[in-house]
Amino acid sequence: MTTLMLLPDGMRRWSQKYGVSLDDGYAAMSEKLIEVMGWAREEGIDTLYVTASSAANHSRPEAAVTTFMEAFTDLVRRVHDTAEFDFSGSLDLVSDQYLTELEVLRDKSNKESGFTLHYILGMSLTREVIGIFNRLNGKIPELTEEILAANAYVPKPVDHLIRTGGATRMSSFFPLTSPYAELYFSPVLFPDMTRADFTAALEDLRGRDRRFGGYPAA
Ligand code: GPP
Ligand code: MG
Repeated sequence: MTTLMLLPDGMRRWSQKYGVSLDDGYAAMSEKLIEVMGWAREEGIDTLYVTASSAANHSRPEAAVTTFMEAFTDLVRRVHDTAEFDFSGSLDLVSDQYLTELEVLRDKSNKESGFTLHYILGMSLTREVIGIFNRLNGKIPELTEEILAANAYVPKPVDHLIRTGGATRMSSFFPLTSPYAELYFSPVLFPDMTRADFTAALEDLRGRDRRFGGYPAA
């Protein structure tokens, strides 16, 4: 069983390419995410982390923020019967309306499905670390790896990470306690991703020699 983190980038460019509204571009993202969840299940992935936003994304004009929050929330409305849903991140950046709905959907989601969709919202390593310090300062004798992992935005180590949209940077999306996540960068705008693109990414990622800082196996 592996954990996959997906950075679905490129919806604004996809909307321009096909001459549709940003709302329609993000609706296409939701459709594609449903497909990707099916592909991930077929491939034996049990946890799909989706970076729903960086902290900086929440400084976009309000209409643009509503567009991505609505699309991500709508996806969970559609899949919570068939998958477990969870979310974490800089939740102070998320409006109460969406936070409340996501909490309800998380509670109602299917805990027996064997597959988890987990959104990370408002990703930012600095906010994450500052938040952990401020929450725990004075309440624990010292910070340990276990406490750090239990409070990190991304709870389980990420094995494989796919970023679409052509950028070969992590922006704010790095999972704090997954130093050995294998990274794959695809030029495809996310709504255009095909099963063949997904398979090619996984084949590349699975072919890597993961040493976790040690020597190669003899
Ligand atoms: C951005 O597409 C996607 C999100 C807001 C989801 C999380 C962000 C990531 C970068 C994974 P976009 O609006 O940035 O489109 P484009 O890249 O075409 O500008
Ligand atoms: Mg982008």
